[in-house]
Amino acid sequence: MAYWNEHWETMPREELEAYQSEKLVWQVKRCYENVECFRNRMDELGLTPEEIHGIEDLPKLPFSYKKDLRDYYPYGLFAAPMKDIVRIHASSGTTGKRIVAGYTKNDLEVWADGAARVLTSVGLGEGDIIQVSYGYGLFTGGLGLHGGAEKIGATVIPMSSGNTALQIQTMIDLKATALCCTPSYAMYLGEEVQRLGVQDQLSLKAGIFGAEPWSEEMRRQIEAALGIRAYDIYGLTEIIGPGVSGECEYQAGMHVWEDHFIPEIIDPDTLEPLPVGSEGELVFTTITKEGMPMIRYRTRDICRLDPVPCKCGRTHYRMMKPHGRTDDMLIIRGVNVFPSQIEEVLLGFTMGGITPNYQIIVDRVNHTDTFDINVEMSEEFFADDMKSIEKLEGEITAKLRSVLGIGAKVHLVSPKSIARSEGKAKRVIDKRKI
Ligand code: DLL
Repeated sequence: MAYWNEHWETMPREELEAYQSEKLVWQVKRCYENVECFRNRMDELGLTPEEIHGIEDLPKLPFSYKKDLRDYYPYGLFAAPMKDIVRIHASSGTTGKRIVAGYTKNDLEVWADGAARVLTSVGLGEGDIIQVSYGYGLFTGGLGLHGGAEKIGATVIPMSSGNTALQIQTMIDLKATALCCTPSYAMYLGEEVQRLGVQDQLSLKAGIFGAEPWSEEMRRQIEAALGIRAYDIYGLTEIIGPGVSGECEYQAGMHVWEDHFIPEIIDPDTLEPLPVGSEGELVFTTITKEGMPMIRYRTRDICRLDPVPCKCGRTHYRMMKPHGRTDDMLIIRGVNVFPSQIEEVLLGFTMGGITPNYQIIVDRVNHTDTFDINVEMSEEFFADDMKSIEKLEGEITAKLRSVLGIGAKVHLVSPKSIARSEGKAKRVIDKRKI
């Protein structure tokens, strides 16, 4: 059994929980001193850091939300001075503004360590050649897996995403033994590999796929098409990035690195913590993170924690595949998209000839997400010539791309052609079966 850090990964729970308690007390104190948003929430509850003695007091603490990252944009939630922040990452927020995360040197160490644990637990190490085909840049996928792969002493191919033909050629020529990308891109790559009939030229043995929900059925298909074992990895920008948790060789849930991130499952309606093993919304507290710590951050991901000891010997709880969200965030081709962002862009064009009636249609064709937006034109604009309609479609498409960071097909449709609802408007039709 290979561990990256056996001491921490197999620590008896009693010892682990004592450590969590100690770090939680430390973290709450420094957040209270350095983060205005957190201090205000504690003050509102009449709660002082001295009243937090350990993890048993976790439920007393206030929650934090994605909205906080917007309200305190860009650096208001940082708990370390800017001179100690050595890296910034970002992902989509609920409106046009991105959410920003800051990392100290030590945070980058913790992050790389988390990713290294996942890569080691699926059997990778020195001598492996890891092709990282997650996007590099502000998105945490590329640099996150990159850091972990370097840490374990593997050879890294920093491919980034896109250019499928080149991806496959590179995998073959450079003899990549592992692939990291989104599961939907892995499906597509698998299909192309089959179409080209080059599976026997691949040296791949493992794939580490995450950033979006995927099913056991998808796992089987990817494994067959690429001739590999496919593993799940989870993470989010607000908490650190990929490697908050990941599967081990038993492919039976993702071990959460609880010496850094304390998970809780809450009832999203009553906000009460649920007993371990129940399904609910996942909440994280980062107990070692310095740059942008999060106390009881509501991820909005719905899942279940499994406390049953794993055959691999790791003592950290496993989270089962997240299979839904308690908000309306969509993940399209690995990019987080909020309908509110789209609405905001469309509202900017209502003077220009469209109405606020629209529908977002997401589907999956040939293993790739399709993203269409139908928008009704106003009666006056509808009478216009084809040229101006196409011009407006182009303008809306360009604006959406710059706000969302992903392309959508915009179709201006005739007035009153989108079905009206008697209750809430059904703005999003997600036809994907995951
Ligand atoms: O997606 C980080 C990441 C990169 C994870 C590469 C894994 C691999 P964000 O862009 O902030 O960060 O999106 C985070 O994506 O709250 C989940 O809803 C979803 N998500 C991430 N991993 C998984 C997964 C990255 N394995 C949001 N299964 C999270 C299901 C996932 N959903």
